[in-house]
Amino acid sequence: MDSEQRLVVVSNRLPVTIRRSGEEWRVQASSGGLVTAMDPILRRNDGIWIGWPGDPSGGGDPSRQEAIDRAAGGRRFIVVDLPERVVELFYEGYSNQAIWPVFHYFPAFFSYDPEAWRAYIEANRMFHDVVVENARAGDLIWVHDYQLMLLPAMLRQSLPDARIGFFLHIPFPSSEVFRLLPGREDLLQGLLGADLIAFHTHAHLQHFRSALLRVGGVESRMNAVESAGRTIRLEALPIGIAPEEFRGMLEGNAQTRHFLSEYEERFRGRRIIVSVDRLDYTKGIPLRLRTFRRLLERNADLRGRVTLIQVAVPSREKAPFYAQLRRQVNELVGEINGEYAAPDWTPVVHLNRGISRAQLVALYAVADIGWVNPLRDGMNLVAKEYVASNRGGGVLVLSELTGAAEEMGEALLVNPFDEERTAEAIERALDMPVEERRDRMEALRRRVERNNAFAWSERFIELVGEAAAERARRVEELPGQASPEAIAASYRAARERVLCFSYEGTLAPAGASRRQSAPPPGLEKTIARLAADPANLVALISVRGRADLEQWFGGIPGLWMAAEHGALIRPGGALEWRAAHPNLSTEWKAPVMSVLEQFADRAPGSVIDEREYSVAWHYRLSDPQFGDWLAGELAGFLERMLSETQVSAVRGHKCVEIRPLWIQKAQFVEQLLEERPGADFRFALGSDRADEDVFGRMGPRAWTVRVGRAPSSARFWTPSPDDAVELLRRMAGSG
Ligand code: ADQ
Repeated sequence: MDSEQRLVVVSNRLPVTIRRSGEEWRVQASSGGLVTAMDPILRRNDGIWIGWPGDPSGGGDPSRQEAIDRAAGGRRFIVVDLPERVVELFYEGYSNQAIWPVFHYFPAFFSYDPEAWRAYIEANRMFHDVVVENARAGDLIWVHDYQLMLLPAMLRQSLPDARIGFFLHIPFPSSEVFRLLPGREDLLQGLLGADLIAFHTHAHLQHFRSALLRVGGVESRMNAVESAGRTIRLEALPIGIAPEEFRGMLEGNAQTRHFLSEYEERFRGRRIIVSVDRLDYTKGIPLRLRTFRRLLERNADLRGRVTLIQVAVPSREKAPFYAQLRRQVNELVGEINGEYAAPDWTPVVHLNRGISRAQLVALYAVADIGWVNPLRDGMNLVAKEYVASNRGGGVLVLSELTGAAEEMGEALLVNPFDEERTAEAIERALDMPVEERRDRMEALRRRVERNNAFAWSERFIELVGEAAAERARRVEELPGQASPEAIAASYRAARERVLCFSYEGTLAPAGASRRQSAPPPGLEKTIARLAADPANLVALISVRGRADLEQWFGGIPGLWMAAEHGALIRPGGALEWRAAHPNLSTEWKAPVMSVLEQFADRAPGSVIDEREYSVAWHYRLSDPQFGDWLAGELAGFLERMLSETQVSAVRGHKCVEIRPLWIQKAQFVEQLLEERPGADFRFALGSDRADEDVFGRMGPRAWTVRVGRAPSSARFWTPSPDDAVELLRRMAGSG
């Protein structure tokens, strides 16, 4: 990042927790994956970190900020004070009892309280206020995690030009599970305020896209989605650690070396398995203990020879299920030790607390096996820390339900629910020949070093920058908003005019059926008034067949009409339609129709619209995801089938259209301009890709107006078909 780009990190928790103790403020480093990953990055980038310090008493005491500044040691921490009630409902409530269980596939642990949802909104608003108060132009705002999913859109409203990135540290679940959450649409919309939304893995990203489609009705591309005229980048960016912090301690930290020699002494002749987690039901701790018991049950020779050191730092102790989990873990540890311990051997050493980094690194280094067993985890940094701290002889046993499993294929991957096979994997790890251990560990170590936290954050920052620059460029390219006054004034001043309107999606809604795309009230009269002026040539282009146009607009004298995109034309004043192209063949239609019928059969709710020279398959009412998938299949199939013909299959919005290549709206426009070569007022209205050609043909000085705001070769835009009709009314009224 260059120097004037400041990094603003926003997360629920600051990397320190502060508590009052008598007259003093006690400051303690927070533990957890987010802090581990972001802290070194903030130190490098000279940024600020905005978050809640874990102190429910609220602000108001200047000595508190001083204590925080002292603890920050050169970093800048800005506090968001959340009232106790909000913390309870927002953090313990909606974040940890609704989003956390649902996103980790624990729907049975999910509970919902509408009050908590309101507090979630309120808390996101409070974060918003502090960010807006502290942000400077040019800042790059990096919003973290599931507690702040509404924040990007709130910030986008207040700071439309800000560069905003969002990273989700936990899994994004399948849309089937995601849809359980009340507030789901708002969460999606909240994220769409960012320039970049990133996840640990492609699987999470695909789930997010599927939720956008199935829950939000928003279509996306592989790595981007359009919303409110902006393109939002989507990426999979697996988080890393700062490996040298671990390796360095092993080499040079006196405390680490002290712990290391102590452990080597204490566990001499024994094999060590280490596991380190926050005490959370997603981490699979009871299952690990049961698996370990099974291992001892079936391998008498391992008794006395292998020790499981389990470090579990308590977290979220006020939330339900956590106290229960703690009891369950203590009971299991007690049972296993009660059953198997000997005077000189404790099978499970259970530390129910956080330990220092020095001690952690020594444990990792001494362990023969690092056992990472979550039932679901966004990434899991412990797996990477174990690899970075290992001296080459260890084996990583890793749950395949973690994000880490996707990039750590040299680990022994296990399904933690399958106790038997997991126990077998531990046996295999204990028996693994030393060369194999070294080879596997070396491959893992190289990857952990390469894909480290700095590479991760640099890529994230770079991508936000790129996405924001692209947004700024697109805003410049966007057409200006059409001014009805200016258009009407130019209309009045002209001597001769050509006016050409696309119909579906422009003046009327785009629908599959006749009824859906019937003209809005008053449109026919407005067009008739325009067409009645002898100085005007007025033309309408539709995708529908001639019968519909005839019925809706056939009574307007002088109106030019083009049906089926311009395949059939009725010139102004004529009563007959004629084909735009001689020698038309429609032989292709019969085989295409039989294919379409098969597809329509497979997608309930989809319909075939057969016309004289073209056919379309519409699936607006079908399941969106299945419909999209089927449309891709259909377009691909027809492309192969029609490759030798002059007919092509084109994907449109929720439809696939099959029509001869020679059908071009622009050709029709050409004809209109030839008809009135002296026109000094040219006007075109359109809304889809084919209309871009129309705008181009109209020439650079024409009044070209696109319905809907998006990059376009039109000079102007107007929000909706209603506004487009209003424009026509203004012109008709000023002639
Ligand atoms: P967490 O759920 O907190 O993180 P994890 O990635 O394993 O999970 O990170 C835990 C961190 O806390 C590690 O750095 C570990 O060393 C430390 N830690 C855990 N227990 C400890 C103990 N008893 N003593 C000392 N330190 C301890 C969330 C997501 C993860 C994701 C990270 C980062 O749930 O899936 O990997 O964010 O994105």
